[in-house]
Amino acid sequence: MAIALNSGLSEAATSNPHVLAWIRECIDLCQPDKVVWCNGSKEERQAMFEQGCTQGVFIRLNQQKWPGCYYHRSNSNDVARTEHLTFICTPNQDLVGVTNNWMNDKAAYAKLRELYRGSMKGRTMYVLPFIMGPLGSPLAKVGIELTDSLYVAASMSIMTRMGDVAWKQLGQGDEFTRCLHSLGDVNPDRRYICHFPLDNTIWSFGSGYGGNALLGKKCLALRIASFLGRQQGWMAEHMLLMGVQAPDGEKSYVAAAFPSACGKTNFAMLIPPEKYLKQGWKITTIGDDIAWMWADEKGQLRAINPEAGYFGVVPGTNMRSNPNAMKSIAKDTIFTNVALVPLEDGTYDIWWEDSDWPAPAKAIDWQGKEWKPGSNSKAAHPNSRFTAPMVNNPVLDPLANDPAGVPITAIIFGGRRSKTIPLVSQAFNWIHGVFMGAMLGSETTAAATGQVGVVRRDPMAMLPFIGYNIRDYLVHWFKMRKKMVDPPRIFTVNWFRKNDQGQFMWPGFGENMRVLKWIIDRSLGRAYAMETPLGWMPRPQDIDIEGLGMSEKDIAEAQSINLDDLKAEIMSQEELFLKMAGDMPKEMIFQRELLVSRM
Ligand code: OXD
Ligand code: MN
Repeated sequence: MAIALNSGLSEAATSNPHVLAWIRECIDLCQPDKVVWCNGSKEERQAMFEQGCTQGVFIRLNQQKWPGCYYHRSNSNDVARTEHLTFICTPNQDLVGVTNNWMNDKAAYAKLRELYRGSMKGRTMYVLPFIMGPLGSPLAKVGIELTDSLYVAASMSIMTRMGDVAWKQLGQGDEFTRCLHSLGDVNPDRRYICHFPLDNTIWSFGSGYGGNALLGKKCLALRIASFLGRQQGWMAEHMLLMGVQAPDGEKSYVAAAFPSACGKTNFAMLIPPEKYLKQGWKITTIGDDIAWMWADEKGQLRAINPEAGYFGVVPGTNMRSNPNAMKSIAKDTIFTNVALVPLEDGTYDIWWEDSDWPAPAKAIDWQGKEWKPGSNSKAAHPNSRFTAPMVNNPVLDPLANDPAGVPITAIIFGGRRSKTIPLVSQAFNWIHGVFMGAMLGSETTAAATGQVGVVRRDPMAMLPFIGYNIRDYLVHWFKMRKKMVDPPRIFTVNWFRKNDQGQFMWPGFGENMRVLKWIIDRSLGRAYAMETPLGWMPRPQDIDIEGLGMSEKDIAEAQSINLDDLKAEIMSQEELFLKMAGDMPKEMIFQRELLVSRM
C-alpha cells in the first residue's frame, strides 16, 4: 500500500500513460485528501482491516472463533442491488433495449460529474488494479477501480486477482475497465450505477453495497463483459461452474444459471448423498456466480470463473445446507449485515437466522439496534453477505485457476417456482435450449430491492445483468451455436416446486446430485428420456431414488405437467414477447409456436 499525499501520482505503481491520465482526471474531480495505491497483498488487506477497525468501518470478530474475520455494517438504506438506479449509458437507446434503464451517455457523465465533484474531500482514494479471470487466460480482463471505501478496497482484494499482476497484464496498453466509485453521502436520491459499455467505463455513486460497489463483479464481469463478449464472440453469463467426478475418474463440467438467491452457491458446493460418496462421486467448484465462456479452436465450449472469491447470502447457510460454504467462511472472511453478538471478554461473535447456532439471548441487529429472540424483526438482514476467498473452499476444483478453463458438458437453467415447472427437463436442441433459458422465471428474493415472492421473467437469470439490447443478446446465444461442434446439452430444473399442502416436492441440497447424474448421463448419451411438450424428461425410474425416501410416484408428481398451468405459463411468457414486440428474434417466435403445437 503506497500512500501519495500530494499529486496522488508520485507513488504510482505504473507508468502507463493512459492509467495516469485517467487517475489524474478522477483526482481532480473527486479531490481526495490522499491516494493509496494498493497491491493486493495479504499484509495490505490486514492493514486495511486494522485501519478500518479504528475508523469504525470494520469490527474485529473474536479471532479464536473467526480467525481473520471482520464485520461490516452497511447503511440501512443500502443493503441490496438497486436495479431501478442501474443504467446503461449510450448515445442511443436501441443499444440497451427494453429491459435496461437507459441514460444518454453524455447526459449521464454530466449529471454524475457534479455528484463526484469534491466527493472524496477529507477521504482517501484507493487505487485497485485487478484482473477478472485466471492469469494468462485468453479472456482475462484488467480493471482499475478508484474508490473512497475501505470496505470496497478490502473486499475487492478478496474477490479479484489484485495488484502487480494487473499492471503486468496491462503493460502500456489502454485496454482496461475504468471503474470509478464513491460512496458520496449514501443517499438513495443520489445513487447511480452507470455503465458506459462503449467507453469500457463504470461510474458508481452513492452505494456501498457489494453488487453496486465491488465493480469487478456484476458491473464489469456481467454488464460490461456481456457487451464485450458479443463484440468479441464469447459469452459472459450469470452461471456457477462445477465439476462432477464419477467413481471411474470421468470428469464433467456443468454451468448453471439461477436468478439471485436461488441456492447457486449451495449447488456449486454440493455434497453428494452418502451412497454417492461411498461410490466415489465428487463435486468440485470452479465458481458460484459468473462464467465467461468461449468456443475453442476445436469447437468445444470452455469456461472460466472471472472471480477469486464468493460474495454469498449468509442467512440459511449452515452445516446442513452447505458445509463447504461454512468451511469457506470459517476464516479470512468479511461478514456484512449479519447480527453481532457481544461476548463477555469484550469481543464479538456473529449470528444469523437459520444458522447452526441457537439464537443468542441478546444481539445487535443489522441496523445496529438491540435484538432479542422474539423481537419482531430479523437479526441478520435477509441479504446479509459473506465475502470469502475461494481458496478457502475445501472442494475448489484443481482447474479453478487454469487459464484454459474447463470444457462444458451441460448448461442448466433453474428458477424458484412453487408451481408448474417440473423438476427436470432437457431441451430438444441448442435453439430450444436458448428459448428455455430466455423464458426462465423465478419468484423474487431479497437480493434486489423490491417486492419479494412474485414471478418475474428472468431470461438466462441475466435480466438485470445484460449490458446491451436483449434482442442482440438472444441472437448472440443463437449464433454461438455455429462456433461449436458438439454444443453442451441444455436443461431446466426446479428444486422449489410445492404440492397442494405447500410442501416442497423435492428435498434439494445434496440430493440434487441425483438429478445432476441424469443430466450428465443424458449429455453423454447414456440415459433414457421420454418426449414431452416441454422437452425430454426422465421417467420416474430414470432418477435414482435409492435411499431418498421418495417413491416413483412422488417423482412422477414432481415431474408432472398440468396443461392448464402450462397454458397460464405461456400466457405469462407473452409479457416478454410483447415488451420486445418487433425485436423478438424469429427463432424465439418459432420455438413458441412449436411449444404451443406440442401441447
Ligand atoms: C449476487 C446477485 O449477489 O446475483 O450474486 O445478486
Ligand atoms: Mn449473482
